Amino acid sequence: MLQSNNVWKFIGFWMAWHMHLCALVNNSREVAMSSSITLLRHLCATVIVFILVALGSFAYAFPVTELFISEYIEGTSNNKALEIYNGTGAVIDLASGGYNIQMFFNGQMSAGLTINLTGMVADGDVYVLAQSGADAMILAQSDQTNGSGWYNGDDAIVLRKGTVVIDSIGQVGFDPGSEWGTGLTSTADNTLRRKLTIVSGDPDSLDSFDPFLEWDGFTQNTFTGLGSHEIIAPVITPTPEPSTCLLLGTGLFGVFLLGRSRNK
Ligand SMILES: [Ca+2]
Ligand SMILES: [Ca+2]
Ligand SMILES: [Ca+2]
Repeated sequence: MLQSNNVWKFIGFWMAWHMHLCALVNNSREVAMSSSITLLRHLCATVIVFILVALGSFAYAFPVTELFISEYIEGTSNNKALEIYNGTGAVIDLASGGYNIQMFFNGQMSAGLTINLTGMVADGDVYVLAQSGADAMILAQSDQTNGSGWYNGDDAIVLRKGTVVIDSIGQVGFDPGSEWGTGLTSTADNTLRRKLTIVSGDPDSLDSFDPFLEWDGFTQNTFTGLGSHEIIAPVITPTPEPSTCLLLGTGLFGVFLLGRSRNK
């Protein structure tokens, strides 16, 4: 896949090629190059540039570089589930990647439960980890279940890759009393869904946690969003490297010369 700087470089090369063409046109009588061939070359170069720029734009469709938690269900009894979203553009093997979920109960600094994730999660798909005693609607969406005692609203949750924290809910080592947040957007007796504009996890599990910043809240036992997730990809403006700027400048100068030679 083309990276943004490669696209800019190609545009630079294309413009530099125009400068070369400019020299050809200046000597057109000598080399007897027909105007129809020149036009054809122009058209071919333009089409190639547009195709490559279009291909390069796909690179911006994957702003997600790592898994993150996209949904958190803390319902009645054992209606508990975590949905993990893969927007990285590639399938992820959870076991070989060493991905795991940890739960820190009641303000403790050490994990009370660690669940190693297994299986594959396709690009654009989610992986659902559910408590084994959850509602049938939750279990129908689950990819993995676990029968231990889970969180009940005042417990921090961490998603790790190996030993590296890549996302977190709550604050490890802190007991909020009963929940983080208020109303529907709180960690107890609600469903929390990651806002569509969030494209990466919260890797700092030790700082204060405010669910309103990254989550939308839904009433207790809302299961309808489990099993899929969407994001709104941010617009990323490619920044050309200095060498690319030089190439673009040279190309632009070539185009300028070409225009002058034609106006003679
Ligand atoms: Ca608890
Ligand atoms: Ca945090
Ligand atoms: Ca979801």
